[in-house]
Amino acid sequence: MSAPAAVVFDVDGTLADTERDGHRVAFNRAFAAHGVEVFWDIEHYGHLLAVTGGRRRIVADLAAREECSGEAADEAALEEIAARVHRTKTRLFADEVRRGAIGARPGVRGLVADLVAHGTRIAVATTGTRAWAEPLVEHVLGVGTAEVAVYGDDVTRLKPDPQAYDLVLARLGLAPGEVVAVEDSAPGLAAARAAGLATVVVTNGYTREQDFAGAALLREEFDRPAPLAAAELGALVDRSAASVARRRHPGGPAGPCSRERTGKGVSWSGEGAAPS
Ligand code: XBP
Ligand code: MG
Repeated sequence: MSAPAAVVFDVDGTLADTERDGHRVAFNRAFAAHGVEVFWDIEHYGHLLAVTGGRRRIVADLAAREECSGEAADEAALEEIAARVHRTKTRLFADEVRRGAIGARPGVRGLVADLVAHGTRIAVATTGTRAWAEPLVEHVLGVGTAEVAVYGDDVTRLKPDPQAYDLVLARLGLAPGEVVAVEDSAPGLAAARAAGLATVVVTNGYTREQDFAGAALLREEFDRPAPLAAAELGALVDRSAASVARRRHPGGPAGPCSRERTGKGVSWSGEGAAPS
């Protein structure tokens, strides 16, 4: 059983549990710093995560609040406020990362060490901003471990669009069938699948109830019940190569099925977005 040629890791929620006690707190501090009377509680932020990209998330929430209060949203004004708040949030969160406040999810470092020992190349594809994501990737994986890293600043379309994954594959010079993605969320899974990658989903508190139909493997933790290892990811690549072969030669022997699960998707619809 071979290891994959490369594994591409998402950052937020995957390499580290960043959202609830990291990004959310930084967004709230930034709102306060700019005199914007908005506070994102834990539950509401969970809904907002359906909007990827912090600046877009702010615009979406502010627009929904204006709509709820019966005002017509001034899009240009909202974009400007969101850009200012997001710049502050990025600085605050980057400071947190640099002081080592955000650690790796349990089992991530062991998996990466096993992959590296098997000659698998490591890459990163995130919708997050480079200013904080790069130091976090270096802190979690070690400087130089990720051979290729694509950040939100490097693409014009964020996840669930596959652009970040397409760019990673181009920079690695590999075909999708040789590579496995590791994600934590439904938008991340959609992005990786649209780029043609077999995708492992390791859920967290915010994403556990999302719909992960189409995931090659679904787990709640990296390290439990048994540590996720390179061989298991290699088997997924072997499987996806076999399923490509089956599509080309229908009627051949049936291979192993992907584990699929359906559940309640988290979709942001402005609910709970009434002015606080
Ligand atoms: C992560 C995001 C990001 C972070 C916040 O999604 O959508 O917006 O929540 O980071 P994924 P920024 O894990 O699917 O890449 O504020 O830098 O956008
Ligand atoms: Mg994520």
